[in-house]
Amino acid sequence: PGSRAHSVAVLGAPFSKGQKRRGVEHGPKAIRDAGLVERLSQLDYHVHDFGDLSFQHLEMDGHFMHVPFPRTVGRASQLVSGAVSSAVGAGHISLMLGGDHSLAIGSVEGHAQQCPDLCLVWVDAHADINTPLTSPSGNLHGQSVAFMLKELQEKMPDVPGFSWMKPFLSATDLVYIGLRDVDPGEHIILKNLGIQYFSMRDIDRLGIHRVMEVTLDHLLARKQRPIHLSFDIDAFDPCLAPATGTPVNGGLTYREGIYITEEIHNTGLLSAMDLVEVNPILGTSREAVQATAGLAVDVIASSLGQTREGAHMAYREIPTPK
Ligand code: HAR
Ligand code: MN
Ligand code: MN
Ligand code: MN
Repeated sequence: PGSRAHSVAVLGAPFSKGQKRRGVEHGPKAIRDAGLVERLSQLDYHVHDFGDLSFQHLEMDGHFMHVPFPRTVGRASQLVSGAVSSAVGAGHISLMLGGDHSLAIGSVEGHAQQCPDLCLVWVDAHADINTPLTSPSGNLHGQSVAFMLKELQEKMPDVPGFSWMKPFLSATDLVYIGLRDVDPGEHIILKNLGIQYFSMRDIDRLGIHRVMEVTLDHLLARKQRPIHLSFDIDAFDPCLAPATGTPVNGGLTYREGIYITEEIHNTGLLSAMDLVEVNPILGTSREAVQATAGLAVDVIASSLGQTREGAHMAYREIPTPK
């Protein structure tokens, strides 16, 4: 279900406890204020805006090792999982607006409940594949993928707050694009599990056209299946997306980012999407915040079929002179 839907369910997820900087919980509002719903309506989508989820702050939530807020983050993802599963089950394309990237645990898990054969495209400066034992920061937004992967199960401790889920994704069902800040433990995991990834260096070498060809071939050549696109705004160069918590120089250009999402749209298989890590209080000016949120809207619209070439229209619709 969902892959050819022409309705979109917008799910706001104002949550920030997967990392330590405040402000990313205002991401959904910033993205909506940048004109999201209007832009989606222009694309002939039925837009169902379900508003914002309400996350509880759990009182008794001590660290697990050096990982802060494990139960709060686990509960938040459980809530997102239910919302995404319902949206996809009802025939919508799910669009989750973060919030920090720990929310993707719930978003992809909920999507997988409805579409067990989904594949995952993770566009990010970071691999977010640390385990609690490799993580330099402890932050759960840098560990999301580790919770999903079946092959990492033996390396994952039981983190309080996550007993509601089990790993559900195979390493071959995942491709990364845009990496340029990968921790040593993460690099070993990527290599050891044989995960397909394209760093910024790979994009420099191959060009974004070839990167998307190999990405979609890797995921879809054997069979067509639903795509989950998890898009961290920090994949873009900080000059385009300054209002984010962990900017890294040398990111995607505007055109590379839009080319990625155009190609995803052209598969006709996009079934759920996350747009995360827009942090409006980290912009140094109002313009910086608006640029970042506007870019998020462009990425979403492009994923959902806005084209640079122009919209299709029947030739007979062109007015003829009387
Ligand atoms: N790799 C670092 C860590 O695990 C930083 C990653 C977190 N930043 C993100 N995620 N925005 O994509 O702590
Ligand atoms: Mn991320
Ligand atoms: Mn990132
Ligand atoms: Mn279309």
